Amino acid sequence: MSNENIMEIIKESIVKVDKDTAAQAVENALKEGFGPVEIIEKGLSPGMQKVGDLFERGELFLPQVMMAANLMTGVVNSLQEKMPEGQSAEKQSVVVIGTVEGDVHDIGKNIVKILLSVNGFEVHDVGRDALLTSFVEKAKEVGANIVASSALMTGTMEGQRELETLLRDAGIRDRVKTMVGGAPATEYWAEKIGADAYAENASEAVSKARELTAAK
Ligand code: B12
Repeated sequence: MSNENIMEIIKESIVKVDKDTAAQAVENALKEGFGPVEIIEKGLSPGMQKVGDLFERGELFLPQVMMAANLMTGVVNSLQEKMPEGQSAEKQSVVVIGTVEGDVHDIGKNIVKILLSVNGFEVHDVGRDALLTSFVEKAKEVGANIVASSALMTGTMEGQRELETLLRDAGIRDRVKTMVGGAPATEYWAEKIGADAYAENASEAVSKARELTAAK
């Protein structure tokens, strides 16, 4: 089985919500030497992307999207155990993460959380559809270095901007760095709202988080 093929099988197993094939293909990929992060980024995530495209074209319906999302979550959780713990150099870096108010999409946020955790960050998750005030409260409570917010809808990304204001109003904006992500977010959006960083995917989120804390 070629390398591209195995990622394609994983991708299609998500689209078809085929649990057995997903489990088997992931096991094969691990045996072939693929890392868990690579499997997430090159197999599972493109699968979810395709699910989104089919949903948009009206070829898949919400219950199927939900089932695909549940399958992806299960596979990501099983891969988490297989991730090597990174260097503990930034153990003192504390991250508060969540999906903003009004938005229940949390698969991407959870992947970012897992990757930050295995790379030595102390991560506090305020969950999904999380009140913007809960990011602020949690950041104060745990003495966060980074506040990271996820938004998957054009209508909810405004919450990322509002969070900047709330952190300023709470008097802690100069003590924390902010990072935004989620499909509609961009580098330009981050700049526009005054966030400190944007990352396109979970591995990039780890490098950006490292840069942010090194710059502190
Ligand atoms: C799965 C899914 C769902 C699932 C969510 C399950 C869950 N637990 O998350 C369910 C079925 C519940 C769902 C519901 C809805 N959904 Co939906 N959903 C999707 C779908 C298909 C995939 C999202 C996903 O999980 N992608 C895979 C992950 C791995 O990617 P990701 O989230 O982008 O995350 C990566 C990066 O963005 C980044 N990242 C993510 N977060 C963060 C945070 C930080 C700080 C950083 C640095 C990086 C980062 O790293 C991640 C890993 O690489 C998208 C389509 C799409 N193309 O995005 C639609 C989509 C987001 N949904 C959409 C809609 C409209 C809805 C509903 C309103 C549908 C409805 N009619 O009810 C509801 C929303 C309810 C609500 N209030 O939130 C629209 C949004 C349109 C828009 N632009 O506003 C989309 C784009 C589909 C579409 N094309 O119409 N959905």
